[in-house]
Amino acid sequence: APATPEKIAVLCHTGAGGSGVVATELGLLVAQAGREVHFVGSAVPFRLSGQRGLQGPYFHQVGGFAYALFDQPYPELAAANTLSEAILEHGVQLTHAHYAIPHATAAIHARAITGRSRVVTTLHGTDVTLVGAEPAFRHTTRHAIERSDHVTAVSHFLAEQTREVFGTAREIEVIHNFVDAGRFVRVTDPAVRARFAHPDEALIVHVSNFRPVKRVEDVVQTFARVASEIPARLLMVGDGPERPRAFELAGQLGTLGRTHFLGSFPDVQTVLGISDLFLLPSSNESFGLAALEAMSCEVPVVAARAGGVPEVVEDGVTGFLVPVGDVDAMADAALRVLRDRALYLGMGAAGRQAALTRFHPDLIVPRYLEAYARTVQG
Ligand code: GMT
Repeated sequence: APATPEKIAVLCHTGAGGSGVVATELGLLVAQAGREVHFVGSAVPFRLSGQRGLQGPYFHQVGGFAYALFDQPYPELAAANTLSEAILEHGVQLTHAHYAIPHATAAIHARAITGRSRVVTTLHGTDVTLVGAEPAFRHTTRHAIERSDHVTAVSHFLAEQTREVFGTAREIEVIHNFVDAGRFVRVTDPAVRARFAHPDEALIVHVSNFRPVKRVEDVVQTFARVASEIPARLLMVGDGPERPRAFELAGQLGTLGRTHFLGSFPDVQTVLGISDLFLLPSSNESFGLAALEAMSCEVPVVAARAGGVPEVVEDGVTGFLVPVGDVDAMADAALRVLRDRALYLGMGAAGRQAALTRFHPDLIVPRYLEAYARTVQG
């Protein structure tokens, strides 16, 4: 088998979002596997902070550049420049770009500048289904996909969608996301749960970046229906543009007293570990990493049947899937799980089992290492 490159750069979004989380967790595991990993970004990635020991990965800050004549700081050009430095100074052999635009574009640019370093691009969704398909970016996105040395997608749905939207015949390898099942576990200490709910209350949770695609108002509507039938509380974890509307709607529906808006924080496993049900009503989701993290914590998932979610959440086994926007169906499914202890426990156990088998890092990380190896040989 071809050898995995020794030095790998990672380009990703650094804020709260599944792609940056996957990029970070993968980069850390690749570093643990003995490779030298160089994160390149405008900030330390969301979940990387605090995780860098002496042997840990490098972080190269992409500088901003403000000049009176320029109306923009041109961060992609700065990223290509910083990455070129890492390639030239450290001998980086391969760049793993998470997202076609802007990261694969910057990586392809750095490859052209240096005449070295191969590019593996992982598609996560928003670059294909939302932003990349916009006429303003179509050609740039297609170019990034076609000129990468290897392309992966986080679900079969996304691979198919990419071929359809961009009319490309490019080979796209599907590598599902993974979850650290050692960290994402059930929290059994009743004192932790008691901070948020009484023992007789069902604890429902939603985690996202509150963009319109997440349909957070559906979470609030669903919760109102559930809470009118059984004692329950809602934890809203994350932050983003739709948070004020969700807050206002909870006020209108009279559930604000039973809803906690916890804001954004990286240690989401603590909250998932004490929850009874995860709601994911997104209208589009190429994978749904947050749902997988919940499953790992033995939390059943009720989600909208969108995009790649059915590849993660098995309807009737690890949760229930309902049509997008159908809050009545979502509430019925939630009540079904929460009222039937055997079903609740069975779905939680099945979710954990899926995390330990189909989505375990031991299964997924070697697939990336093999892809890296093939790419530097090819
Ligand atoms: O949708 C988000 O919250 C963020 C977004 C991102 O790009 O960071 O997530 C995308 O990538 C995740 C990791 O692969 C997937 O789990 C999400 O489903 C995907 N989001 C969408 O497709 C909308």
